Amino acid sequence: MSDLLFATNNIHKLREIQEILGNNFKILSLKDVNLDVEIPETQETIEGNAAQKARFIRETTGMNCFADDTGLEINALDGRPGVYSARYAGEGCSFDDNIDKILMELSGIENRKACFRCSICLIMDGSEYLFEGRVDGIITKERQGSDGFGYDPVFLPDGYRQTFAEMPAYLKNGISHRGKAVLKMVRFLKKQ
Ligand code: ITT
Repeated sequence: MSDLLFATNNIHKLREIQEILGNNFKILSLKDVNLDVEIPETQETIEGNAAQKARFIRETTGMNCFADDTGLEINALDGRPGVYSARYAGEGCSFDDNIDKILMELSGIENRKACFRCSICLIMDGSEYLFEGRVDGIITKERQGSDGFGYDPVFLPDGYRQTFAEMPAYLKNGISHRGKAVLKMVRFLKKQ
C-alpha cells in the first residue's frame, strides 16, 4: 500500500491516529513532506471541513491523503461549539479558553449531554470516501485529568467514570469518535 498523508496541523491528532493504526499503515505527517501550510477550514459542517482539508492537501501534494474534522456538540447549547470547536473562544484561543467558555455557558444547567462527532475524508487514487464516528457523554462541572487534548478534561463518556483526559490512550481510542471513524477507514484500506 502506498503511503498516506494525514492532513492535519494538530500534533495530538497525529499521535492518536498513529497509535490507533500501529504498524498496519505508514502515515506521513505534513512535516514529513516538508509542508508548512494553513489548511483552509471554512465549511459549515464537519463533513464539509474534512473534505475541504483533504482536497486542499491532495491538490497541493498530489498524494493519497486523509483529513479529519471533529466537533463537540452540546445539547443544552443547541449543538455548539460544533463545527466551531477549535476556535469557540475566538481566533487564536487555547484549549483552556474553550473549556472555560463552555463551562461558563453551562453553569447552573443540569442537562450536560454532549457528543463528539468525527468525520474522516480519505482521498485515494482520485476517489473520495467518508468515515464517521460518534461518542456520547456528558460535560463535567470541572476539569478532571490532564492527558489527551482539547475538551478531553471535561468529557465523560457514557458508561465510564473517567474523563477522556483521565483514561489511558488505548481506552480513549477504543471508544472515541476518532477511534471509531479510523477503524472504519482501516477496514476499508485492508480490503484494498
Ligand atoms: P486540524 O484541522 O489541523 O486537523 P484542529 O485542531 O483544527 O486540527 P478540528 O477542527 O478537527 O482540528 O478540531 C476541533 C477542535 O475540537 C480541536 O481543536 C479540539 O479542541 C477539539 N477536539 C478534536 N478532537 C478532540 C478529541 O479527541 N478530544 C477532545 N477535543 C477534541
